[in-house]
Amino acid sequence: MSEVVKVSARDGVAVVEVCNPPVNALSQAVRQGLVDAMARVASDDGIQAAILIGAGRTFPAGADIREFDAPAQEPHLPDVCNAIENCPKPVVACLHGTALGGGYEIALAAHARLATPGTRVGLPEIGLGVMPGAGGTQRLPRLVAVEDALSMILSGAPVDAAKTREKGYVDGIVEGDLASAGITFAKSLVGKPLKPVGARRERFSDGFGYQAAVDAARREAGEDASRARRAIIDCIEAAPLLPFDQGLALERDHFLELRETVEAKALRHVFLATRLAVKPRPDLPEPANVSQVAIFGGGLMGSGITVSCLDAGFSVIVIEQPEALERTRARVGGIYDRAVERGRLSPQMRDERLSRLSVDAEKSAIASADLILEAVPDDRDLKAQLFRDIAAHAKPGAILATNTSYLDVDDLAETSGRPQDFVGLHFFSPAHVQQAMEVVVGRETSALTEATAFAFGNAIKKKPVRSENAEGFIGNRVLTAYRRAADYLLEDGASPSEIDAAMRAFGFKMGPYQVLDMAGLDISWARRKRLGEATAEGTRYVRIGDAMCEAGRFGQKTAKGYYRYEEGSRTPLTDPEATAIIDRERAAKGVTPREISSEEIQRTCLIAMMNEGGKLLDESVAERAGDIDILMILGLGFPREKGGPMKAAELAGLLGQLRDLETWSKEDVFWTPSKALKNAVKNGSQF
Ligand code: 3H9
Repeated sequence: MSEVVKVSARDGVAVVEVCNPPVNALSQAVRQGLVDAMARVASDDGIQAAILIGAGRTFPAGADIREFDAPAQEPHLPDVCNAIENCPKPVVACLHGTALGGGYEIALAAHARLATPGTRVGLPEIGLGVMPGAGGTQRLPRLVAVEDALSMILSGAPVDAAKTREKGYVDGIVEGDLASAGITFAKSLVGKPLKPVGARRERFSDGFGYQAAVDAARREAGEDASRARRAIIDCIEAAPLLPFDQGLALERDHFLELRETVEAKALRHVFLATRLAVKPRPDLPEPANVSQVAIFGGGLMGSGITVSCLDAGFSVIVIEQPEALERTRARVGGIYDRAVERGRLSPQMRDERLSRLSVDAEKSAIASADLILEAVPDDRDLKAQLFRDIAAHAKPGAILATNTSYLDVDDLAETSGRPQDFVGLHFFSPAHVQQAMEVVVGRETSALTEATAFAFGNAIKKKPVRSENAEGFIGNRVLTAYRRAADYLLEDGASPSEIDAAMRAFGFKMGPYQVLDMAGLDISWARRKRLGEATAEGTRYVRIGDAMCEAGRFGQKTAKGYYRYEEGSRTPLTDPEATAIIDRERAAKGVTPREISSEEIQRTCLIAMMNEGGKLLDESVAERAGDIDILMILGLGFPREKGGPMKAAELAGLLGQLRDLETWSKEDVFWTPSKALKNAVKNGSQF
């Protein structure tokens, strides 16, 4: 018998149980096991019916995503669904947990579907750049209204089966034991004529209404709809028009084609890399218990972190200056009020969360906190003094964390006198929204502190990514390389708006100069001065940013930076004064500006990010290329559908351009190729 699909008989009914933890993904072995089980059900005279059920926490949550990069192996999932649907004896799918993607598709192929309360069903394939490939687009519109089928498949969002019961995603909700209820139900179908879902046409009776819904979805998707979106609409449109088997074949063709697209490869990488990144190292101990959190600083960052902690059920105490206490309360309350106004939170939930918040001016109030985090301005001396004070009040073993974005974590750890308890927790702004979080492990950070930091990050629904202590950690290092490459292009002849437009076309929401204008040019100016970049040897230094600051152009806050802004507006407008500064700086260096294509801008910036990521791997600051990708996507706006800078460079074949980098590096050490990149090229262009 299959290890991953177990068949037992109860009262004349076969219990076909998928046992493939953690989520019962439909791997080749599971598919084979299911086909064999269906053959046994069909041929065994002692069996009258069957139930399909998942062991452990869930019904199958989909096809096994890890198999998608290899050629599809038999039996294919559509074969499994057909074996279920064509079984001469009734098959009842018994759902719990999450029946998603291929998992829900095998349930759709069964003769009936039961679910426990709280079960979520859905076809989330679009989030992976593909579409249902095992009958979802053909069977679902035969069971539910076409509007609901379109909405489920195009949004990819799962629904609560019990709360949407009247829509027909499942046939019944089971309060008691699922398997027993399934067996009873399956037996009630024995001897009755079976109507396979593929043979049903009741939902197609109003042909005009059906087509109108499809047309509306197509209009809404628009001209620029992704390939997956267009294919889904085409297949749902075809469901009533084509014979069932031809509809399935059409869907399968689209699915196999989509599976090979760059976007699908990138999104699969993001899915798997995210899960890998957020896992603590396997050799770490169990984390310490954290229930009370203290946060120093109730500014924008501190308030955002506070909200994340309150949302996760922690008690939070914010320490602020006496005059800022009420402002802190108001800021946190304001974030919740807006959530209530937008219908995302009930007033009761807001009140409950705020009831766990206290604000205090006395540092001694942190005495019972399990984790103490500072989010005060990034000033070394200020933070050092603060950690001396914190160490005096914190209980033994409490975690001490800094939210610094660039200060030396080991240096701050030292000042606390408790370096083993010390860790960097670098959040991205706005902290209650952004999922990215760097866990910066210092020289002396203990394994327990690291484990607790990861557990805390996951508990507050962030995606914690491990970084060693190094200038800029991971995210800001790659971001700096990106900006530097953009500056080179700017000095060589591209305008800020050309560079921004190219990077928006690549998929960033904003280009680098829009972001700089928004964040404030003075911040990166201060950083460059601190690092002495202008005098660094062997590296080209672009002075344009400094010149903007010297002219009082700090970005949106002064209504002028790389662009100019009308009063009260954030729309960037081209500014002849900024252009004159750029021209002057180019002339001072004797640069004759040249035309630079959008494609060259995108490629150069991507190579710079990828190579800097490679250097982070060389230095063991980052553990995996995927970690860099996740941080850049979740924290710094890199387009998800491109897979992050490392994956995007790989998929675009840029690793082969090592020679370009070697040539460029002769004039400018910034472009020195990383060892990780050279290895990747040697090992078949893969990080
Ligand atoms: C599909 O079905 C295509 C078909 O239409 C057509 C085929 C022909 N495969 O997320 P978690 C692993 S496309 C492989 O941390 P949670 C995951 O990597 C698929 N592995 O847990 C992790 O592994 P590890 C459509 C998978 O409780 C572990 O399970 N389905 C898969 O936060 C735990 O995952 C989807 O898109 C998979 N399909 O969330 C559903 N799913 O422990 C994708 C999970 O080694 N899955 N893993 O790191 C999810 O949305 C969430 O995992 C789920 C659980 C909600 C199920």
